Amino acid sequence: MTSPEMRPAGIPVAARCLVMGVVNVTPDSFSDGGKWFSADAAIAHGLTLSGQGADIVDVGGESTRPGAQRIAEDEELRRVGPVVAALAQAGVLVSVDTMRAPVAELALKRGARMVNDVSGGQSDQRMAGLVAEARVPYVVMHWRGQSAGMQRRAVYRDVVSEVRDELACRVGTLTSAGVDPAQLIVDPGLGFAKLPEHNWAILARLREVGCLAGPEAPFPVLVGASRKSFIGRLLADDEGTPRPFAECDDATVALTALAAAAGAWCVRVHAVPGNLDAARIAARWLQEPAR
Ligand code: PMM
Repeated sequence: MTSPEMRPAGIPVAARCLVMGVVNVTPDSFSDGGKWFSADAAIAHGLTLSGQGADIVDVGGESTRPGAQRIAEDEELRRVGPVVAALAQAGVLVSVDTMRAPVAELALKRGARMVNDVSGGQSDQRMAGLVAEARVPYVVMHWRGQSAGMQRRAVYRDVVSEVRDELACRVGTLTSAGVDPAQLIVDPGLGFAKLPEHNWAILARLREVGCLAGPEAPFPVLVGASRKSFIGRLLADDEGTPRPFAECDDATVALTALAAAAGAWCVRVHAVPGNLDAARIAARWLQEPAR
């Protein structure tokens, strides 16, 4: 479990698992593609999530759903820039979800205070230097390659130990490049080069994910399970048709309660209120001594 002293500088300290609300400024994200594609709609949505109690609002301009093709950097800058600026101006703690250092740099200039990189610095070698210099919290997600071909890489003997070892390797590279380890948050990357059974195994052993150098000093762990297809597949109907993404929010809340009770530092979610309640319930649950 992450202790308050271990939480990265610049991030609110809450006596519970934090809730990060998602704003995808994309036409094609799997869970909410197109709904917040205009800057005005994305800004309004970010303000709503913040008003509902999101601790952090994560703004992304590029879909990373399995099979997605990359977009041009200019287009990503165009999508993300005004949304980050308006939300930061309104006092929202904004994180930018990007694999590109120039996009992260622009977002930080416009007021973002955190970088969420699903590639953990592998997609753009300039990212490590940027976050080292900016000294902002940085989410390092487990990643095995760009979305177009990532599911071919979903091959593991022991997914939890391999994810942990690969994250430890990334953390080593980043700290060698000057990133302060106290800035780092790790994320197992549910659905990224993972089959449903891999996601479930990771969730069941979530406590191990942040223990990169042993259990004494775990890294804060961010969990992004919200509306992902492994949930819809578990909840398929009698004919085997997966539950649609938009009907997976109650199940996401259940996962948030379990992840928070297992020590997750933050959950990244599309619908804030129920997940915030779940994080609060888990915090109260954890106050009682375990037997
Ligand atoms: N998942 C998505 C996008 N960004 N960032 C982190 N840190 N962890 C995740 O699991 C993650 C992410 C894809 O989900 P979306 O398309 O619903 O945003």
